Amino acid sequence: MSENLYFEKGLAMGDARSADPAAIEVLKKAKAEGVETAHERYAAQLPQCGFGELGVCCRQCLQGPCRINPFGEPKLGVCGADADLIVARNLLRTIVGGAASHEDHAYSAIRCLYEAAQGKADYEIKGFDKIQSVAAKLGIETEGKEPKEVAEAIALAAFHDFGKFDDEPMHWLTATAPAERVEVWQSLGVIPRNPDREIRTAMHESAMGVDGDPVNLLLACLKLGLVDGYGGLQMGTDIQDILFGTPSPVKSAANLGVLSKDNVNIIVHGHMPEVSEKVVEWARKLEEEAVKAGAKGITLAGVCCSGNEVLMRQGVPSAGNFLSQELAIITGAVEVMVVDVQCFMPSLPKIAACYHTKVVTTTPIGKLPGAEHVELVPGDADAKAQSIVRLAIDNFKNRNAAKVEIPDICSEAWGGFSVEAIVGALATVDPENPLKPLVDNIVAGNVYGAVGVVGCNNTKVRQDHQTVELIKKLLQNNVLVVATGCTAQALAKYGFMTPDGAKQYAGEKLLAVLTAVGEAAGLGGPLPPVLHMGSCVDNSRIGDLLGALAGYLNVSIKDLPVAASAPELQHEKAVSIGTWAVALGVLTHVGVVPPVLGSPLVTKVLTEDVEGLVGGKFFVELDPGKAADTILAHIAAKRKALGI
Ligand code: NFS
Ligand code: SF4
Repeated sequence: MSENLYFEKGLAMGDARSADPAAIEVLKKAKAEGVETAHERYAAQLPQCGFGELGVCCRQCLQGPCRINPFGEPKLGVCGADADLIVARNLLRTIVGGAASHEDHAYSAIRCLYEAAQGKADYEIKGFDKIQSVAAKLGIETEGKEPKEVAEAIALAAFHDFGKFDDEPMHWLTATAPAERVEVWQSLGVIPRNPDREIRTAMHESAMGVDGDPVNLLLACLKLGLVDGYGGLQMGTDIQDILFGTPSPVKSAANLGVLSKDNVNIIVHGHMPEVSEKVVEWARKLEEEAVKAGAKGITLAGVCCSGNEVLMRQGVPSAGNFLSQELAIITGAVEVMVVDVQCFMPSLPKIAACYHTKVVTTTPIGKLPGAEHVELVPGDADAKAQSIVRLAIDNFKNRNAAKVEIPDICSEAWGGFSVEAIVGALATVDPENPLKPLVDNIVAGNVYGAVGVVGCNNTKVRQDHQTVELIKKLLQNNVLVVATGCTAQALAKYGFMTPDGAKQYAGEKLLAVLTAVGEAAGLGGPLPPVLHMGSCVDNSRIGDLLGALAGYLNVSIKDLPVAASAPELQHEKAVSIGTWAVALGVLTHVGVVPPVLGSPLVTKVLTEDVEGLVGGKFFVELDPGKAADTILAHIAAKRKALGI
């Protein structure tokens, strides 16, 4: 491993790379064994390119790369594009990238549902309640129809949005979003028609020699944020709940300590529950074979959003978030890491080669040199999942006991808080009017406001640190927190998702509410102060909850005392999700500076002017304490405006 200042500084500060003691332990093991991780690769990249960081580098045509000097000349690219245009175009393409990832993910789920409904896939449809609710919102007739028929009609309705060629808004969006929001977006001309078409058009619009108007490009950003929100997140969650069931509260655990010294360890990683659910199913069925192979059983764990999906629905523990993926392998205890799409580092096979771990890729678009490829398609998912589990069992004998070191660190963590589950818990307090207890407590100030904390880890900031510090302060101030994605896994690691976490972290008033609801719901203690709502596509659940609250109060989402935060965002997807949140009318904090500062115009629109259009805006703050203060002040202002 290359010695460098960054690393030494990290040690001096405790560890600048991570706040997670399990991660720090494994990072020390990595250093001792000469294994490089993302942190060392990041250090080797420093200093990163200033033009790139400001967003003023353009490679849109072969006359480039052109870059604008914010402190002097040149001020124009070869074609005449200035910093505002270059930054706006780059931002749009980032959002297109995020939206495309989520949309393609949702599309796979729709394909799977369609084939399952026709009996052509190895999946049983489990979410009967969700079939009813999604059919109702789409206006699909259910009377006298078999659930499978309705499920097929739902899949076809989704395909219709991807295939339609008229200029009407996409149906999934108008069927889901509050009418007031739809009107606002329509008046701005940012309603997507067909999500695929919008992605194509945005790539065209941002090409060399097409749109030269940065403000027009920023409106396209809003549109693509909506493509992500409804063609990606909402469709993804709705369809996945139909296939695999709507999550309900479940007790699990989080951090590297969930891995077992005695068992075959299988990690699911990526995003598609079609893959992870099948691996979980077969790992449970084939446990006996693992015992025959000399292990005590099979331990399943997840990282990133696949981890969230199987935690939410199956109670499978989380081994960690984005920056823990390499560390899981470095424990020396993982037989197989299965990946599908998104957020798995290309480094994995190289790290796995230092141990006995096999990395298994499962989709045609997510291959890794050095990994085994077992393509898992809906029609042959059982056989493929079995072969992956057997590969892990067979690999147990290759484990080198001398290299196994699993940190004895993990926390209990509750997950499964879908909107249905939250409403269900509230209904134990008021069955007639489930949202009333929550709203009454918001009005009374017992729940001061609510914040959705979402997104990734990023090597630029200390793993989990900003997330934990921000959330601590919000909870002390009686703000209810819901979480998804890698921040949910971060908070799970530190005990924020346990009843005890309520006593430890929540302000007095919030604790009283959590206790009342938790006890009424039969949990025998308070609800956790941070509710795990799932993966990143499950941010749609947060959108649904906001829509329901706004509907109940008969106000716009933009008037609610709420905010969103992505303290450690990394992926393009986090940018597109954030844009959707802003379009919903939500103040959205980011804790890593996005590459837009090279354009004063773009920066101003995103952090100021867009609020006048949609009610939401971005704010950048790297200090979690200050970010919490800004969010609290925002909540105070919204409360005042509502007269509460
Ligand atoms: Ni969201 Fe989930 Fe994690 Fe970030 Fe990646 S796993 S989709 S993008 S890194 S939260
Ligand atoms: Fe340079 Fe314009 Fe080409 Fe971009 S599109 S690389 S600014 S010439």
